[in-house]
Amino acid sequence: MSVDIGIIGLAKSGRTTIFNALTRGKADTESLTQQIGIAKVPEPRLKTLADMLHPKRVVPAEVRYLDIGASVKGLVNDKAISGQFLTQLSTADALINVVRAFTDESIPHPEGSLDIERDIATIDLELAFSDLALLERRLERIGISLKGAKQPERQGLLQEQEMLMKVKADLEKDVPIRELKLTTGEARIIANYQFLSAKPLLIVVNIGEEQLPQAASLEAELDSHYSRPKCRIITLCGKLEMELAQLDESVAEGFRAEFGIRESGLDRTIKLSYELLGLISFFTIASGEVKAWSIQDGSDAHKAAGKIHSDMERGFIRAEVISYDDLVKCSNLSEGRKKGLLRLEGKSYIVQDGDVITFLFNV
Ligand SMILES: Nc1nc2c(ncn2[C@@H]2O[C@H](COP(=O)(O)OP(=O)(O)O)[C@@H](O)[C@H]2O)c(=O)[nH]1
Ligand SMILES: [Mg+2]
Repeated sequence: MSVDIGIIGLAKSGRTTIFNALTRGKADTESLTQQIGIAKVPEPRLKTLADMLHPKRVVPAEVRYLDIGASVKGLVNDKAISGQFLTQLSTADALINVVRAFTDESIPHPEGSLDIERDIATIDLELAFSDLALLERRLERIGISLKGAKQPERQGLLQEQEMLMKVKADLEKDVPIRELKLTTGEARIIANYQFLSAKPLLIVVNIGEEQLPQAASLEAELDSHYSRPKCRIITLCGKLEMELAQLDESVAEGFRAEFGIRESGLDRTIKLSYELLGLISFFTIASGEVKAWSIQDGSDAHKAAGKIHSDMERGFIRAEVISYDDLVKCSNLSEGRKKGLLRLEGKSYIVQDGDVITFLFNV
């Protein structure tokens, strides 16, 4: 199970270019069909573990990116195509909105001019429209159900109705669902709907190569406007990143240094996506394989076992846990066991970032 991120934005903003940069893909930027690609999550601790333990295989965690191809503008009104794309986006864990900042006379901007703030607002509005349509359908159905409903079903429906009306009023005031302060119970109900404006949003401002010297100051300026709950904004040179993604890492590093880029766009994007989603990493070492896994911060060992295999979750007995730092000090698991640094934990143990876990289970 990987993390799914949907790439959206206006036409010609550079979505496919950025998709290629993130997935080291070669998708045709002229193509309007949807693309799915995989990126390996950069995790330096995985390399340290591999160098130390010499496993047969090293398996990083993965992020799946979806480029839906179609522009998100007007999608909700175009019933014929909206259904398919909205369904795909609704299952994503987070969204990336690619906003055009590069200038190129030969590639006309669909809105006729360059305007970062306008384009961000346009997409926010589209997400809100999509959610409002879904809210209205649900409220209509609740209205019908209420006519024949008896207690205690009635009570539940009324509660849901009240909450959805509140969400609707906020959306109409341009407050996306991701910014609402919800109780755990409310958040659970909302999660069932997979609203688009509830998803963490990373805004990627796609700058041209000639804008690279101003990238940091532009980013700082945008950040002061758009760094809101569950929303972050970064500048990235999509075209250059796409070209660098095709090169050997060491060669790409050299070019990056020349351009004054400190970290690859892929690394930054994934790191921010993980932050937005509240994900942490844990590791497993078994059958000659060292693997990295991603899990929501605050998850217990039982859930972590389920990430790996449903059998492991069902037949969970115990988890043997050592922190990454302790393991590196001991250089292997048996040494860690001898030193008493390997802990036995039960189902409800809260997994910590960097834990190295061996699950004991029966099937
Ligand atoms: N000059 C320039 N062109 C770019 C840049 N990023 C993307 N493009 C070009 O803009 C066009 C549209 O990009 P594409 O990724 O297909 O956009 P999409 O329609 O959002 O998928 C392509 O011809 C890209 O090569 C950039 O940073 N600078
Ligand atoms: Mg495209």
